[in-house]
Amino acid sequence: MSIQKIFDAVLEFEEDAIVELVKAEIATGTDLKEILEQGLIGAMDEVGKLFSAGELYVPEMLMAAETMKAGLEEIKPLLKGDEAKSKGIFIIGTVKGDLHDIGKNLCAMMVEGAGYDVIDVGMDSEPEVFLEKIKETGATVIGLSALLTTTMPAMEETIKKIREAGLDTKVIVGGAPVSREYAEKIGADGYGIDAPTCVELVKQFMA
Ligand code: B1M
Repeated sequence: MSIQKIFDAVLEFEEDAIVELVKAEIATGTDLKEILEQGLIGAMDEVGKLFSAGELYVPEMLMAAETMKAGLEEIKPLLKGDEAKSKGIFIIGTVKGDLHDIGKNLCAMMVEGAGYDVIDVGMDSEPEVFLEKIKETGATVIGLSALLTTTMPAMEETIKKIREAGLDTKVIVGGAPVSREYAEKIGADGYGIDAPTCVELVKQFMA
């Protein structure tokens, strides 16, 4: 019943209200997983669908993600054992030479909203930064974002270094100038046209 209110609050970007709603729902003894999956994650799934259908735009998607994050912060410290077990680790960053991070942040928030641990290595990230993080965390899926035609080759360079290191990591690429054809050409495993697609690919690769 109140889980529906949590779901609605994400879709209505009620960042202040969601904290109280989540706290109240926790206090009634509702299973945390239920609040998470039916309320917060369920709402982000819906946000992805609305965005793909052209009924919601980037600024709204960002607001929904911020709202979801505020609710998530209330639940995170209470999760224990199996409940706290992450669905998997996803590393994301904007490639070397590129300072655009809005799309990358959106992907990171949406993937986190889908229940994965996200490690954001930031922007202007050298291939070695991705490599080190993969080795350190054992992540099996990473995401590369590029917004400039001049930084797209850094995606290829990053993928090449990952393969040369013998790592079997799945690589998703995305960003305005990137196309499916380009993704295939540079040996990426997936192409995300937008943040919801990035989430779908992460789910697929971590299934
Ligand atoms: Co720059 N910029 N910019 N810029 N900038 C563009 C990209 C540009 C298209 C503007 C233009 O000329 N029309 C152009 C690129 C031209 C080209 O290469 N083809 C450009 C340029 C030239 C530059 C500079 C070189 C300008 C200069 O200094 N002369 C310079 C480069 C700096 C650098 O990176 N080294 C520069 C700088 C900047 C700012 C710093 C001022 C600022 C960035 C601030 C920031 O990100 N914190 C900026 C901005 C804001 C833009 C525009 C206006 C907006 C980009 C954006 O955030 N879009 C952009 C023009 C435009 O796109 N209309 C432009 C919103 C965002 C949500 O979309 O990132 O595409 P996007 O993400 C989408 C999808 O692409 C996808 O999901 C998101 C939606 O769901 N996606 C992924 C993205 N990453 C993904 C990863 C995935 C999956 C999906 O899987 C891992």
